[in-house]
Formats: sequence, C-alpha cells, structure tokens
Amino acid sequence: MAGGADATTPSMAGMPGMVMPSVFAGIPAGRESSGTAWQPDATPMFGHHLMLGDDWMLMTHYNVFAAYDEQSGRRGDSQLHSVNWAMLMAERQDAENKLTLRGMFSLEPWTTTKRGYPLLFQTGEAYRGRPLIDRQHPHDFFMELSGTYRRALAADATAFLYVAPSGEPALGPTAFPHRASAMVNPMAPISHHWLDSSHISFGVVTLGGSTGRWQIEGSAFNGREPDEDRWDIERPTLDSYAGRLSFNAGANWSLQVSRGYMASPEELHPGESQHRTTVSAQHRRGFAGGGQLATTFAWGVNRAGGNGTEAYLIESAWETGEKLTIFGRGERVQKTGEELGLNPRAEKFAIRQLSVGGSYELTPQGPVAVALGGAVSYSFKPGQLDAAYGKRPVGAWVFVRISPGKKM
Ligand SMILES: [Cu+2]
Repeated sequence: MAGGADATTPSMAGMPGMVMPSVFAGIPAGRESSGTAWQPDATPMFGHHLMLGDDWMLMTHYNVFAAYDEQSGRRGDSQLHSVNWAMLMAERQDAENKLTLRGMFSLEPWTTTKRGYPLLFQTGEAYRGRPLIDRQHPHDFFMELSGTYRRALAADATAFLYVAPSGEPALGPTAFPHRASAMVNPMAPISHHWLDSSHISFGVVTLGGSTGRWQIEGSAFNGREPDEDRWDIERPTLDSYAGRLSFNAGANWSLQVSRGYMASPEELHPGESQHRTTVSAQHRRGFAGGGQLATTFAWGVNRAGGNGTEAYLIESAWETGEKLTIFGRGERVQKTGEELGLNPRAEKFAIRQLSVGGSYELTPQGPVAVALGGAVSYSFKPGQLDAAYGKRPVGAWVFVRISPGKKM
C-alpha cells in the first residue's frame, strides 16, 4: 500500500497495524459505496492501491465467481458461468476538494451469455424481445463510468456533483454486487428489481450535500433499463428522477430512504412508468479476530398505474475469520402473473426464497483471495404454481470466488 498515512488510504478500522480511514469533511472513506450510496463507516474495503505521482491514488477492486448453477423443474436450467466485475478508481483530494473517477466493468454478457444465468423466480429485463424469467440478466460491460466532485463547505459539511454516462442514481441501498452482505454470495436477489436494479442507468446526474452523518441527494437519470446490447453505452436521457436521504448511525449502521420515478423502465412495456420507494438498513459488526458480520434489511415497493408490488429482503454474510464465510438470504417478493409469464396475468403471487451457503478460502495470506464454496436456495410459492415450478423448487451452486486478499 503505497502512500502510507496518505489521506486517501482505505478504511480498515479495527484491524491492528492497518491504517485508520481517512476522513474528508466528516465522511470516512469506508462510508462510500456504489454510486453515491452510503454503507456503514467501518466497512473494510479490500483492494489494491497505488499512488500515481503525489496526487492521485489508484485503486482496483474486483469480485469474480466461476460457478456451476443448477435450478430444478421444467422452468429450471443449469449453466457453467461467471458472474464478475472489476473496478478501477482514481482519486485526488486536498482539504477542500475531492475528485473521484470510477470505471466498473463486467464481462457477464459473455460469461453468463446475453440470456443471463438460471435463477428460479428471477424477473427483469429482456432478451430477443422476450422478458427474462427464471434467469438473472447479465450486467452491462460498462457497469459504471462516473466522476464525483465533492467540495468541503465546513468542517463536516460538503456539497457534491456526480455525473455518469453509466451509473447509479440516488435510489435504493448499496447495489447488491457491491454490498458486504451480498458480495460473497454468487446469487442475485429476486428482489433486485424492487430495490437496486437502477444501479446501471445510462445517464445520471446527482446533486447532493452532506453534513456529519446525514446526506441528502437528488438525481435526474435515464429510467429505461439497459437493453440487450450489453456492450454499448446507451444514449443518455434524463427523463426520470430520484431522491434519497441517508443516515449513518454510529460506525456500524447505515440507513436510507429513497423514492424515484422511472419513465418507461421496460423496453417491452414502453407505455408504463413506475414509482419506486425503498427503505433499508445496512449493519456491520466486526470481531476481534478480524471477522465480520454484515447484514442488510430492505423493503421496496414498485407502483405502476395504481398497482403496487412489494419486496422484503434480509441477508447476511459472516466472515468468521481468515477462511470460513457463511452467508444467507431470505426474501419475500410479490410477482405478478405477467412478470412470471403465467395466468392470471394480474394476480400477485407471493414468492419466498431462502438461500444459504458458505465458502472456504484457500489462500488466506495471499494478495488475492481464492475461495471454494457452495450454496442452495429453496423457493416457497402458492400451490397454483406447482404445475409450472414443481412442489419444491430448489437451486444449487458450486463456485470459486476470486477477490482481493485481506492481507496486503
Ligand atoms: Cu443489477
């Protein structure tokens, strides 16, 4: 880690021998997560760092799964694939100004195919003019291209501007690929399109301000979900808006409430617009031996044309120490017959999905962490869906995960 006690070294609070987090006008570096979202201050961020000249700190971060995934029943499928992303970040700051440039990339259009990977009850986005059902769509190659300028107004107050041809508006909790409670889990939440699916929006401008533990922000953004050409940067429009209030209570809690309007989010239903409201709490608890327990609680509702559907999520990742990680997630999501490709189309089906898994790190001392893991998911749904999904829909995963090592 070049730069030593440089003000931009990452947060590794509570780890003996590690550099304490830098703070810019009341904002600890560990608080900043995907887009302009906040996470608990004490969240450690493991990555590789390098100083470029005296002013620029470069950081890379990545999360790569290679997995075999099998989902039961006639709507299920199996696939060998890779869920992945890598981030490059460049940052410079002085006492009053901080500039952050971020590029995040995913090869999923290639490694999970443009049809995405099998995941029972997952819905959202489209492929070849048909909705993706029981599959998680691939993330776009340009997951994020953004610049954030933050200016200190007082000792603990800032104003900021975030501009992104591809990025995340002020809506929802930290996006699941980037939050500590989900990063060790290869499965996407089936509540993704109720909470954080706007994390790849082609065109985002966010203005906001922070004071102490509070942040308020507003975005204008492109409400249309990415199309099936996953390699391009789509034409930005700012036809939608969102606002979010975040509050970091102590070092271990991050709370947010947000609301957004998305103009014509779905390419297959261009006449429909949507309102989304989300509330979430992210918690992190560190343990003496270096382990941590990260948990997210979230609730979201989508409303379109007077009709609403809701989602609840709770998920945890427990890194027990150097090697063993255990994770789990429980969700309850209302999906319509239309979303699931079933009749009656207007009916709301309550789907519950529970998943548990674990991984074991093979290289605990290395600069790159390689872990072997497995997971299972169980879905519970109304009996009416037996014909489509079978009585007990299950999914099973085995995977290898590659991420930055915790010892650097
Ligand atoms: Cu996503």
